[in-house]
Amino acid sequence: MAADAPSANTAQPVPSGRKNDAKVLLILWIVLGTAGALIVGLVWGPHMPPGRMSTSAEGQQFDYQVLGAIATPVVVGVLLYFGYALVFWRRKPGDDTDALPLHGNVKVQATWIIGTATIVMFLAAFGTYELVAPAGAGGGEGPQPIWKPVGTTTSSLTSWTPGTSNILQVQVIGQQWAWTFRYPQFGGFETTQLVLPVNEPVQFNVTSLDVIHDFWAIQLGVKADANPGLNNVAYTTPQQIGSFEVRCDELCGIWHGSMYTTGQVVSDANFMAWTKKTAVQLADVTKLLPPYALTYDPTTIPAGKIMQDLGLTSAGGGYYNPADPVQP
Ligand SMILES: [Cu+2]
Repeated sequence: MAADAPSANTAQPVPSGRKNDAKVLLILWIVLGTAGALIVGLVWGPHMPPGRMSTSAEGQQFDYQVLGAIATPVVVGVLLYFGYALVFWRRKPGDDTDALPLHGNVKVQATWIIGTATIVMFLAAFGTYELVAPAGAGGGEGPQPIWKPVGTTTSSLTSWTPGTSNILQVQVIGQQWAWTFRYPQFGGFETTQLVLPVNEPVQFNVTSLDVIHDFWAIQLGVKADANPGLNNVAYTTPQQIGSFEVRCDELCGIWHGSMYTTGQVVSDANFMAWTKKTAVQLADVTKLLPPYALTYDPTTIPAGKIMQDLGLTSAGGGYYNPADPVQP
């Protein structure tokens, strides 16, 4: 009978139900992809790292929410297609026929190219905006930052009071294997404690005394390389009182893992009290430090003068040279 004979175009019989596969997959993808995007973006999103402790952290979390919500339907689409193929398109026992030959599909190809190009172009624009608008998004911008926090100035490098546009300067000094922090606007004391006032924009000036380290204040969403001889500027504004972790994120030697400390975000009043107390406590040490600068040359530490000032030697005037067999 003519009606039962296979047509010229399809040498093999088409299994029943296959013509609806695209429709079924599309509906499943829309439902599961939308649900997945909403769950990732709105339910999981607010718990994504690095949290919302600072403006830059909050911005990063928002970026992850958007990226996650966009990526989820893509992942769902791939897994759904994979699962569907495994379940419905697998070879039936006893079926030794070949599958249909493929000759390309303009609709599928065009949809794929336009869809992926649109997503990538959108993310490029979105990522650029998210980097520019929050002044570098907590990343190091080098010695001459292009993007500065709106409404801030560097009107004074020697004093700071809360609530002014004058931005708080905190120098971060990486060294094998510890972080120290210098506060030039409070007499230039140097301490191992990192204390910041809440809701005040901060300018981190990150440098190193030896090898390359990487200052990572995790919950603040701040990450900037600490290079010897270079000032790397990063901005943020802490917006929650509490503690945050600081790590080194650049393998910098055997005790790299111990470059770990805990910073504090406190109220303006507590911050001012802390700076006052610390400046007094460290006064004897501060006057032995090299003058505040954006970078330091560790090969010319006036060790002789420090020793003399400490009453440990009468020689004085010598400069510590690591190549010298005997230190002054
Ligand atoms: Cu390090």
